[in-house]
Amino acid sequence: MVAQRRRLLAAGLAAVACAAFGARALAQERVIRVTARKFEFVPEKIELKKGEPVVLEFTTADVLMGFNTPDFKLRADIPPGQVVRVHLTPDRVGEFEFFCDNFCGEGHETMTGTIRVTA
Ligand SMILES: [Cu+2]
Repeated sequence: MVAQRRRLLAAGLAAVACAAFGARALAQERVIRVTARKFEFVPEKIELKKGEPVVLEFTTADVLMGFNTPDFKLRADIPPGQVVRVHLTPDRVGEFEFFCDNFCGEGHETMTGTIRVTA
């Protein structure tokens, strides 16, 4: 009887977990593809809405790049041959800088962009 109750409880918890994950997967995240290459991000201006969840999908056209946006405390390595996904739901309106933080050659310092968040 106790064992049966435990099994039911475990099944119930599993169902709740599945529902939670399912809901998360179904949440509509707008996908924004960004290509990093010597020495720019394309696009270099990313337009977002406050509270709208997005996925930034990064690829590099040549060498290892980085993505760093200190205002949102997000960073990622962008290795050649991979798609790197960064989830972001901006909680503020404004203009925020992002930049490459893996040295990729002469011109690396100019590899910046702007995330513009509107209400
Ligand atoms: Cu760089």
